[in-house]
Amino acid sequence: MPVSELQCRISLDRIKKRLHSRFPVESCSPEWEGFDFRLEENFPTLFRHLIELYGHHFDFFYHLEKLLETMALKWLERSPELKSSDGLREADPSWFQSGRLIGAMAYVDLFAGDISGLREKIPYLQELGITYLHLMPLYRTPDGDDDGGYAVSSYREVDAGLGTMEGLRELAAELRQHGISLVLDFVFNHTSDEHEWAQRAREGDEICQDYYLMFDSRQEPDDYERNLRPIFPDEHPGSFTYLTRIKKWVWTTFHTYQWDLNYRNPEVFNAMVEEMLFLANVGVDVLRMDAVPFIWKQKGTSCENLPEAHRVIETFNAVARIVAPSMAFKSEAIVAPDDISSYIGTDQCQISYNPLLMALLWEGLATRNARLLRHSMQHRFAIAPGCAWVNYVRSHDDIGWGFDNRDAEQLGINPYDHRRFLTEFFIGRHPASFSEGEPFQEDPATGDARVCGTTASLCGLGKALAKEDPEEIELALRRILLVHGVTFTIGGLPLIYLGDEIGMLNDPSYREDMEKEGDSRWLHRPFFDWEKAEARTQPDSVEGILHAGFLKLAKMRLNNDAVARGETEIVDAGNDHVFAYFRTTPEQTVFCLANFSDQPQIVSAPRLRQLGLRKALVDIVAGQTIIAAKQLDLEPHQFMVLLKRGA
Ligand code: OTU
Repeated sequence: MPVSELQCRISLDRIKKRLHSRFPVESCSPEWEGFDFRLEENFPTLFRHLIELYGHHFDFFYHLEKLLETMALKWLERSPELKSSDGLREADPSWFQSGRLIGAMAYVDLFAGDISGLREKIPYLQELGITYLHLMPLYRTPDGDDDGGYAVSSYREVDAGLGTMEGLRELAAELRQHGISLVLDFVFNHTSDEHEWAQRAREGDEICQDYYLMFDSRQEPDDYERNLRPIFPDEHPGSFTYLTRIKKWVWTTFHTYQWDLNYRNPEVFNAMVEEMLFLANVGVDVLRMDAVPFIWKQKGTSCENLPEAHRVIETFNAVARIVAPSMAFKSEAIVAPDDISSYIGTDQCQISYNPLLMALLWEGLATRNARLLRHSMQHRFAIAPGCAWVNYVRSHDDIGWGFDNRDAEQLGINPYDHRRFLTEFFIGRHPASFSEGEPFQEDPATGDARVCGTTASLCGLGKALAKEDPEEIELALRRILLVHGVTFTIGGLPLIYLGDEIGMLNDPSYREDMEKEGDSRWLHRPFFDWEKAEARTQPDSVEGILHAGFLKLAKMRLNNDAVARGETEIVDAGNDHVFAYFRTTPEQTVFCLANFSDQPQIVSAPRLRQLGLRKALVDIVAGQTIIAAKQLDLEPHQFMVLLKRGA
């Protein structure tokens, strides 16, 4: 046995002995055996990662024992209901790939006032078929600007305006009873400057100062800064903030009030495990791992996507496999395509946002062309087995043009010019634009910017309604349903920003709010308009058409196994305006086509035959039979799902 394996075995035996003497009563219970079993199975992985990250610390074994104690304690605190969910999902580890899963995201206050208001809205979610609900961070944060909840002062307290932790626990249970999985954020790269650790650090507590990355002089920040890119350049230049009281610089990747945690310190890792398991025990089904690329820093590098960042996530994952195996991780890495996929794996994050698809869907709408979308997806859509994409059209954040430069260059597209064009297009500066977005974090030096705006406003609904132009309105509605058509059928789980299903437009009122005016992302975070939602029952209204369109997409997933869980193959339809893919299971094949052009398009008969489509097909979107021997006619922005029975 190699030394490390031997070491691992010896420490496990020693730790188990300790735990058993520390928790004597429970150690005989069958429940304890469950923990024991998972510990045996996952400890070697956990140990390996910990050694790699912290093995050089003289007190490594002390921290290891502390960690295991926390894990055992959290396991004992875990409710029987959650433990039974652990068992079920261990037997079905890719439960999140079920076609039943349809995601939605919302701010509790903007959607429903508070947590009890949200409980009353469960029927609305059910009507839409929602089975996965991401509630934006609802923890205690500083008064005033709190980065939309991403500056967390306590992971164990709910923001007083939203409710209580007990209320959140009850909500989680109620959602679960209704078959809805709860998704919450783990904002683990940073805390707010009002977190207890930060406050103590500011008062001079050196132990807490070591929880963050603090420097006595500008020397080190300057050294690091040479290789860092600014993340929120509008807010503050560089990545450090000066603290006059203690005369130190603190690392702040995002806002000055968000202090990055120091994961080189094993105590920080252990403390954050405790916070993570606390959330797991509240009843979280999917933990959204915020800002994963930034969690490890190393001088001389960009301090993004470092190998140790992956190790930290793998270590959290091993902890979760032992204590809360029903909880999956979702990666939030809005970075270059190669880096996005590096966080996806059953040993890291089982699911991941798909920001590349998101950006390219918009790119397709702007150019009316699906070439770059097809080319990129053909070699980038496949991910690690047992994992799934979360496909979305927009989130609470800005839209960035994160396609790969080489992918663009292979098609003769200049990536820099193209990004500039896309931003100009979506902020409405381009003459051919239908969109009404606003720039985010515009860098005057480089001209780089990201884009804000609701789906409906970026799709042209606002302009069309203002012009009262029925044709433009029709096109805007089709654009909204086209891009969602893709996110619902391409493979993975779809995620809707609640409000998109009724065509909510931009909310420019943020400009009059002192706490929000500096952050244009508030443009697309409107109060959910419940009066507007009422109109969904009128079939000819904008709301009615959209809502019915979303329901149809949801049903299509439920009723067709291939749409839900088939293998995805992106193909060339022989027409660059049309994005096309097969979804295949042994029993069923569907062929999806999305016309990104606002003109009618065709897919030729020889092309269809080449793709193996010869017989009569049913378009399950329009409910029409199509004879594939003839050419396929697509209306402007038409989305088709053709069903081919049998092999
Ligand atoms: C995330 O986003 C959140 O989604 C944002 O709402 C937060 O402001 C931020 O973290 C800080 O907590 O830069 O523009 O690659 O790009 O984490 C959004 C990841 C962001 C980052 C992403 C970040």
